[in-house]
Amino acid sequence: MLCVGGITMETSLKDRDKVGVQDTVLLENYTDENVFVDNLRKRFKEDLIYVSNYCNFNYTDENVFVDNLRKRFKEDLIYTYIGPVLISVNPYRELNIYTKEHVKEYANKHFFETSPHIYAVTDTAYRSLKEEYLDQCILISGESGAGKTEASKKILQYIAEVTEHKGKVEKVKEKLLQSNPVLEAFGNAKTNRNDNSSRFGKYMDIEFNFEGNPIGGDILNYLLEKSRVISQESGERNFHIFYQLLAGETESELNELMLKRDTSSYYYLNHDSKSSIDPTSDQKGWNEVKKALDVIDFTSEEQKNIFKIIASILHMGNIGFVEEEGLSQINNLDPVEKVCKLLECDIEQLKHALTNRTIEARQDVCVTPLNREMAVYARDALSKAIYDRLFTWLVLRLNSSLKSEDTRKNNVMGILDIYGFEVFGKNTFEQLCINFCNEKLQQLFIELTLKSEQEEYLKEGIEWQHIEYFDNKVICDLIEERHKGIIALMDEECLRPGDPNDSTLLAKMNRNLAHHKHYLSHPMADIQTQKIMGRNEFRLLHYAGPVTYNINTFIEKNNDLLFRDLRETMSTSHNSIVKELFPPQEQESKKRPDTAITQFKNSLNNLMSILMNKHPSYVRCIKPNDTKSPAVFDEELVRHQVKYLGLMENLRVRRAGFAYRRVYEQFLHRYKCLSRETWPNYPGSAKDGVQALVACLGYERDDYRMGRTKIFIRFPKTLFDTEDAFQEKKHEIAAIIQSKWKGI
Ligand code: AOV
Ligand code: MG
Repeated sequence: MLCVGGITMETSLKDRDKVGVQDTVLLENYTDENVFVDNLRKRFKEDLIYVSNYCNFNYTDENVFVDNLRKRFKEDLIYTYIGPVLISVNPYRELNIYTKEHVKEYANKHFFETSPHIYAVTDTAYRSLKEEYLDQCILISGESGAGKTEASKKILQYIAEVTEHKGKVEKVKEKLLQSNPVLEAFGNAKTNRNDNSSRFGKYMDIEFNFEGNPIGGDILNYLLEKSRVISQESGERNFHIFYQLLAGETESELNELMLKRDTSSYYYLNHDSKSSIDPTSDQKGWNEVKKALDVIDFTSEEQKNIFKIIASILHMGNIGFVEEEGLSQINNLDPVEKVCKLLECDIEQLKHALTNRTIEARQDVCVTPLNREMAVYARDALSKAIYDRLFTWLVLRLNSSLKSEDTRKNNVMGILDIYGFEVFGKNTFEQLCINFCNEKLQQLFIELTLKSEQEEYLKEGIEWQHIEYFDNKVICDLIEERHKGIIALMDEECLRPGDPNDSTLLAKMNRNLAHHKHYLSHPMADIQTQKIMGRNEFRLLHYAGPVTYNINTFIEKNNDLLFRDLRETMSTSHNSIVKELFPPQEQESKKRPDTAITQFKNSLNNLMSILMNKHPSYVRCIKPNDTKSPAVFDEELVRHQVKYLGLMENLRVRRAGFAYRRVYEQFLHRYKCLSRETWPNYPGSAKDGVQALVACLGYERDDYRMGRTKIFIRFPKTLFDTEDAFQEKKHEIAAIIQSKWKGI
C-alpha cells in the first residue's frame, strides 16, 4: 500500500491489479497535496485521480467538487465523504459492494481508515451507541429517486449482519427486515420520478440492549399520499399492493375476493401503457409481502381481512352514479354488493350513506341528498379514508410485533427515510406537504452542521472566519409561521363560514404573501412567467428550486372531510380490522379534528425534536440523471443538487474547522495515563492538564486549539494516534496488574 498522510486515494478496480496496489492508496507524510497529486498524475490517468474525502482536498471549488463525483461515479465509487457526512450517488444498478465480506471489512474500523461506505457511517453510529451509550439517528436526504430508501435498507442490513445471530435477537431482526416489504407494498408507488417512490415518511427506531443487540423497534409514519388511491397522473400507478394482489394471488382466492386479474376492470387503476411496469415484479412483490406478513406473525385471519379491504377499495371505485333532478342514484349495484360482502356491512345503509348526508346542527338532525358530484366525492373520500387508516393500522400492528419486552430505557438508533423533494408537471397539496417536509429536514441539517458548528467556535473563543450559507428558515417560516404563513392562511380559509373555496384561498394567499421573496403569484409574475403559470397557480422558491403549485383541491384535501354517515356505516362493519379503523368513539366526538396540514406540521415538529435529541449522522443522496441510467452523469443536474444541499458550504466549514472536540475533563480523564505529568492526577485545572498532555504527545500548533471548555482537534488522524497509544497503554497496564496479581 502506498501511503502519504491523511489522504485516502482509491485507484480504480481495473487499474488496481496493474499497478499492484490494494484498494486504497493511502498517502502518508505528505507536505503538499498538490505536489503529490502532480506525482500521481504521472503514474495514473487524470480520470483515476480523485479523493474519497473532500476534507483532504485542497480545493473548495464547485467544478472540482462535481468533477470528483463524476470520476468516482464512472468507477462505481458511489460514496464520498465531506468529513463524516456521506454523499451517495445513485448507481442505478446493482453493485457488488454489499456482501458479507464487505460488512466484515467495515465492522469495528476507524471511520477514516476504510473507503467511504454507508456501512462505515452505520458502524460509527452503532459503536457510538454501544460504547458511549448515545442515542443515534441517521438522516437520509435527497430528492425523489436519489436512493434514500435503498440506503435505509443497507443500514438495517448492516446492523442485522454485525449483531448476534441467534434466539430472540434473530427473530427481532427478521421482523425489522421484513417490515420493509410490507410498508413498501402499501406505501410506495411508481411515480414519474421513481418506480418505487415512497409516498409516506418513515422514521424507524431500532432498540438495542446493553450488549448492542437489537431487541425491538418502533416506526412512526408521516402523511401518506392517499389521493393516489383514487387517481394517478399519466405514467404513474396506484400503490403497489393493488397490482401485486391482482398479479400474484391464486385464482381461487381472487374468486373469493370477487376480483378479476385484469387491472383494466378497475376504475381506480391507471391503464395507460406508460404506467405499466414489468408484471413479474408485481408477482415477486406479492410473494415477498405474503412471506413478510407471515414472519411478522399476521394471522391468516388478519391477512384475509387486509386483502378483503384492498379488494373492496377496487370495487368501490367502480360504483357509479347518475343524477336525476339534482339527486344522485347509484347506477350499478353489483360493486356495492361486493363491497358490502367484503366489509360485512349493511347494503342499504351504505347505499344511503353514499347518496345522502346527515348534518347535526344544534338539536336538529337534517338529511340532505347528494348530487352526483358530491356522491362521487363521498365515495372517493371513503376509499381514501379506508386505505389511509389501514396503512396506519399496519404500522401499529408492526409496532406491536416489534415491541421489545424490556421495559428499561434502552439506547436507540433512528433511521429517517422520507419522501424526497419533488417537482412534477402538476404539483398540488401533496407536493406542498412533501416539499415542506424536505425544507424542515434541510433546516435541521443547517442547524446542526453549519449554524451550531460555527456558533460553537465563537462561543469557545476559537478564531473563526464566518462562512456564509443560505438559511432556508425563511421558506419554512413562509409555510408554517403562526398567523401569517401558508398553513395558517389555509386553515383560516378552511374554517371560515360562507363558501371558502380554492380560488378564495389563492386570492387570500396572493394578498398576504405578495411581497415575500420566496412567493410568486400570477398577478405579480413577469409576462414570461405568466405565460407558463396558470391563474390558479402560485409558485414557491424552495431551497431546492422553484415549484409551481396548482391550488385546485387544496381546501378539500386540507379539510379532509369524511361524511358522518359513511363513518357510521364503517363502524358497523363485521370485518374486525375495519371495525378498529372506525371506532365508535369517533362518531361521538363533536370536536373538529385539526386540518390535514396542521396535523402534518405538528407531527413534523415533533419529529424534529426527536431528532434533535440524538447524535446525528448524515447521508446526502444525489441523483446522477433523470433517466434512471447507470451510465449517465448529468453534470448540471448534480451541480444543482450539490448547490442546494449546501455541500460546498458544508465542506468549507469542515475544512476550516475541527473534526473532533471534547471537554477538557473528559479528554484528560481518558488520556491522562499517556503522560507522567498528568498521571495519576494533574494538580492544576483540567485545561492546563490537557495542555501539558498534548505537549507531551507532541501535538503541533496547527493540530489543535484550546477553547474555553473544550479541546478542538483538527484531523482525525491526530486523535486516532492518541487513541491507539491509549489502547496500547491500557494493555500494558492490564498486563502489569495481572503479573503482579499472579506474583502475589
Ligand atoms: P428515494 O427513496 O430517494 O426516492 P430509492 O431509494 O427508491 O429513491 O431509489 C430509486 C431507485 O434507484 C431504486 O429503486 C434502485 O433501482 C436505484 N438505487 C438507489 N440506490 C441504489 C444502490 N445503492 N444500488 C443500486 N441501486 C440503487 V422517493 O422514495 O421517490 O424520494 O419519494
Ligand atoms: Mg424512498
